[in-house]
Amino acid sequence: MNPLARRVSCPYCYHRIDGRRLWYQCTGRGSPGKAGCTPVPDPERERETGVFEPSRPAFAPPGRGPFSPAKASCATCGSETGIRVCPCCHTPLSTNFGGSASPLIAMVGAKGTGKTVYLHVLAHELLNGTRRRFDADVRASSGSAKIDVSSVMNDRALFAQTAQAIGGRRDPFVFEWRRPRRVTGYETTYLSFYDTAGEDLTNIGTTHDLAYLGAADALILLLDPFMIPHARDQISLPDTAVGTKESTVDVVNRVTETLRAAHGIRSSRNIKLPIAVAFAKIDAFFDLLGPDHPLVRQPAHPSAQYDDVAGQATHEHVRALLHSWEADDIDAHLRYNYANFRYFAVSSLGAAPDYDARAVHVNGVQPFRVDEPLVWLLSQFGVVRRGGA
Ligand SMILES: Nc1nc2c(ncn2[C@@H]2O[C@H](COP(=O)(O)OP(=O)(O)OP(=O)(O)O)[C@@H](O)[C@H]2O)c(=O)[nH]1
Ligand SMILES: [Mg+2]
Ligand SMILES: [Zn+2]
Ligand SMILES: [Zn+2]
Repeated sequence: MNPLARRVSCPYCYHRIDGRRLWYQCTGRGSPGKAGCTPVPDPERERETGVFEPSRPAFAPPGRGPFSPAKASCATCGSETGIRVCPCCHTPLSTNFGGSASPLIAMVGAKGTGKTVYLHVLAHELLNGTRRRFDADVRASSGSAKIDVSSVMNDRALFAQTAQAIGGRRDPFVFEWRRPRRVTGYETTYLSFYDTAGEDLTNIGTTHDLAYLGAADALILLLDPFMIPHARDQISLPDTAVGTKESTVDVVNRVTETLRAAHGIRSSRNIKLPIAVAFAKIDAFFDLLGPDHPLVRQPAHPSAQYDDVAGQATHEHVRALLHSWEADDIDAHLRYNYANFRYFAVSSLGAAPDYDARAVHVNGVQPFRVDEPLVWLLSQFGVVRRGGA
């Protein structure tokens, strides 16, 4: 049995729920002599997800057994329903939710690292190139916050600093990834991404707001090479390009401490969550590294599986780069705290923006190896296959 099948995290509210005892939502069809229920405001859903749309009533499964039937009747109007919802936030989930891995992927990084840009460009990739490569049916989930990729992709506009989470909650972006099952039918994997404000990390007092880290199954840790002094000194950057001069190892250490606290992992043990450590803005180093550098080349003809050999090679190249930047303290910290981490070098924009005007390069957004961290994580959860080409 899938180890994730019982306790799973809801992709919308991040609470741990029992995937075998999802609740139901009334269809509103009614039954002979009884009018169907109509949509009403749902305070639970509002509180947990910020969705204010009225919805038909949600109700718990009958009985106390560990499994709940595929269908149940609404006690109010008698209509039979097979719509399954989260017991906590009442957002509809696929009927086989819990049957397949649905990793919650938290994205963290210091202020100005490029998280918001990355998430938007990643969403665009996911719905286009990545979807085609894996022949999956990927769509933005209707129950989730709307992600608008057009401002950065079409209007060349960068984002304002992300505001701190109010009460620790911000709406995640949820995608449904549907693909054929090995034998028959389809399975849906929910991918839930949560954009944090770098500010949340800078101020240790607010890290308890990052409760969602406790629910995360995987992490994309975005690091900013502009924050590494030796790297920054090798390229010419306007002052406006450098968000913070805080030390990267301090940032990573804070993430580690938060993860340990949130997951109850003692400091004598390694953290087992897969963690993709991605260096952003690598476009700024293209000239310095030269066109033949393995981190500057696009991988040729990606197949419909994660190429573990190429991934391992990239990992080692980034590690070498870190050493050349005298930032090997980051590598040591990761090796001594994480059992399963891998490096990536990505560029959401593919070319330097106009940092002062907050505008994308005139040639537009040219995503560079943006989905590699995600594809690796998906391979860790068995959502995509792993191979060595
Ligand atoms: N050269 C280059 N710069 C980038 C790239 N992505 C982001 N940037 C720069 O980094 C700035 C900050 O990006 P955001 O995505 O808003 O950063 P953030 O991590 O969300 O920041 P907070 O919301 O404050 O935590 C952008 O305005 C760009 O100037 C990239 O791929 N290449
Ligand atoms: Mg942001
Ligand atoms: Zn009803
Ligand atoms: Zn929920």
